[in-house]
Amino acid sequence: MARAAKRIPGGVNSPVRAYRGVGGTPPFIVRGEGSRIYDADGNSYIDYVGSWGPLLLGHRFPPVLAAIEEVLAIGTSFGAPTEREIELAELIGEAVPSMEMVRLVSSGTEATMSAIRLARGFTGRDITVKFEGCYHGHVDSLLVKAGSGMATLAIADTAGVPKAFADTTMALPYNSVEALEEAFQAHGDKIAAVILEPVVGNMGCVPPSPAFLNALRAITTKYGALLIFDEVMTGFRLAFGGAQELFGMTPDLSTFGKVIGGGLPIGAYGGRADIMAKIAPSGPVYQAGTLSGNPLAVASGLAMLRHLQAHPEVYSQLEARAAMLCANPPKGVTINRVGSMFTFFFTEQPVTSWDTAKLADTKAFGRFFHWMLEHGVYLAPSQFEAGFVSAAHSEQDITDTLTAAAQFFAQQ
Ligand code: HOZ
Repeated sequence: MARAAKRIPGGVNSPVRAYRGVGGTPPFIVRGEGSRIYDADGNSYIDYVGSWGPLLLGHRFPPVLAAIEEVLAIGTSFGAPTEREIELAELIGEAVPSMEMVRLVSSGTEATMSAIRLARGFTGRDITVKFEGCYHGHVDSLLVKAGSGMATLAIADTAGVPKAFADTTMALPYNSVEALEEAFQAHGDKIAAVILEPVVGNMGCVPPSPAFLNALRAITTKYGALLIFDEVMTGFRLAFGGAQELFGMTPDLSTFGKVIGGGLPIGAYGGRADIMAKIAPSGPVYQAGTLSGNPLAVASGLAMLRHLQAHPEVYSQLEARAAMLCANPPKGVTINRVGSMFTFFFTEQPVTSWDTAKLADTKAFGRFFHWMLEHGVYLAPSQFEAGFVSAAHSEQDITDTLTAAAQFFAQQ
């Protein structure tokens, strides 16, 4: 870590990995296999980070590795159209009917940045509504009251974002129908889009209320604003058709990342064909990328999604394992879970928003985190991140995790 910190800010290439939210220094990982990762000191951990979401089927999933090897034999990047890109776009459209057209990019951040630019270009309006504690990547105008590393490091508004950019964003409390109605009553004719994580992962796991979801669709439609589901975490994880399948919702645009790359860098945004027709070269909204549709990432993602399409039982297995993990909240802990996303919040209050999430005792979480790490369980190093169960987690993994957790709470 000392060597890393000399050349890399904070020693890491993404802030939460530096363990500032829990103290200590992170283990350096040398290998992953199935549900486990291994560090440079020879320790093995049951992994509930899963590369922050992509590894729904665990580390080194054989069909994904085979697909990557196939592409290695023909070339790693062409910067020209390839057939697999069509196959991935078609498969995403089959799984998620609202995705009539799709554009592939290289990260979730690129996907959300492009989606809000498109929403502005389509509506001719400038304001984006987001929700406190939701994180949509490090897009300038969306780094307002954001979750993930911003919440972990207690940074409300980051340096480097011009005020004029931040002023185009309204951040409202998650799950508040009242705040949403008030915002639209006051500014409805200026709002281009509402973007949200349909199940939040970036302030810890926080589900939406049915009333909130209904209000989002009704109000955006009434005022002619676009509804954008950021399914970077939830897409292909909560159901094959993502959170929108789970909740029976039809957003105008959606963004994806993580699972759709099978562990390689990818993102995607898409939705209604009439809106996507505004993207260059069909329309005037510009967005481009040298490595967009990268053959390795596309092949890896295709292998992942094809496996999920052929094996819908993966979702019931994920549900069963995650339910077992989260069945009995210890005293003083509130567990939020939707499918294979979960968080142990160190508070007795229900957690439904950023205001309630931040009541959690982060010091107690830090002690729990280090106890679990020492006992072979690798959790996200922040109270304000979701945990992920993968299809590679066995019942024995869950039992071992619960045993370690029970020992922690017994010695409290
Ligand atoms: N911000 C992402 C998690 N919510 C990624 C963190 C990382 O890769 O370190």
